[in-house]
Amino acid sequence: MAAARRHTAPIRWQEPGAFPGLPWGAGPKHLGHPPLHSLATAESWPGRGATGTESGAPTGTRTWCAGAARQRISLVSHSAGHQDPGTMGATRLYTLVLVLQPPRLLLGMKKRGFGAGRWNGFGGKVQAGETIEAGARRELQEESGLTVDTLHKVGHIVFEFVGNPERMDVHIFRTDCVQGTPVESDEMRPQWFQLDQIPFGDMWPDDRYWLPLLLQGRKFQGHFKFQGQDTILDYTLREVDVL
Ligand code: 6OG
Repeated sequence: MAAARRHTAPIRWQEPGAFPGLPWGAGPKHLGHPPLHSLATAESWPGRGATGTESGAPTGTRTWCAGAARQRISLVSHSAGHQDPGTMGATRLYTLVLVLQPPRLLLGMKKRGFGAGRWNGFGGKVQAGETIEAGARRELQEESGLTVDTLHKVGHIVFEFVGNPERMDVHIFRTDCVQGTPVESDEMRPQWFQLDQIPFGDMWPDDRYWLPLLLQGRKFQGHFKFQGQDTILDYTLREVDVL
C-alpha cells in the first residue's frame, strides 16, 4: 500500500460517500486508500446529463459523443501545443489520454515496458518535432486504434522516482469523443470499465488521487515522488482553473 507522508490539500475536503451519484461514492474505504479526497461541490463532470449519441459509419467505425460536450468543444482552447517537446533538463514529456464516456471509462492493460501489468490511460513519450497534443493523439491511435477530434487538457503531473534523475512530466487529457473501435495493440489491451468498477488495485497508486478529479471534470496539477513503483513517499495535488 502506498504511503503518503505529506499532502498539499487540493482545496476542499469532503467526507466519504458524500456524493452517492458519483462512482466513488463509497469513499476512500471503498478504494482502500485513506487520503483519497472528493470535492465539496457536487458538480459532476461537464457532460453530466448529456445524451450520448452513437453513429455508425460505413466503415464500421463508431463515434460517440455527449451532446453537451459537442457544444463545449468550440469553447475550449488548448495551450499544451506550444511547449518544446522532448527532454527539458532532467524532465521528459509524456502524454496520457483517458477516454471517458459515462458511465464507462476506457483503460488499457500495459503489456510491456514501463507500467506493465497495470491498467492505465493511453500515452507515451512526446517525440521530437511534435506538440504535446499531437503526441497524445498519436499515442492514443497507436495503442488503442482510436482517433479523436478534441482533447481536453485536464491535468499535469510530474513524477519522480528515487534514484532516477529523469522526472516524468505527464500531460493528461480527457476525451469523450472518439472514432473507431478499441483494438489490442502490442503495448495495450483496451477494456471498458464501469465507473464504479475502476480497477484501482491494478493501476498506478497515484491514480486513486487524481483520477476522481478527472472523472468530476476538474483540472489539476501535482507532483508524486515514488520509491520504486509501488510506494508514494510524498505528493502534492491541487485543483486548478487553467492549465
Ligand atoms: P511509455 O513508457 O509507455 O509511457 N505514466 C503514468 N501513468 C499513471 N497513471 N501513473 C503514473 O505514475 C505514471 N507514470 C507514467 C505516462 C509511459 C506512460 O505511462 C504514463 C505515459 O502515458 C507513476 O512510452
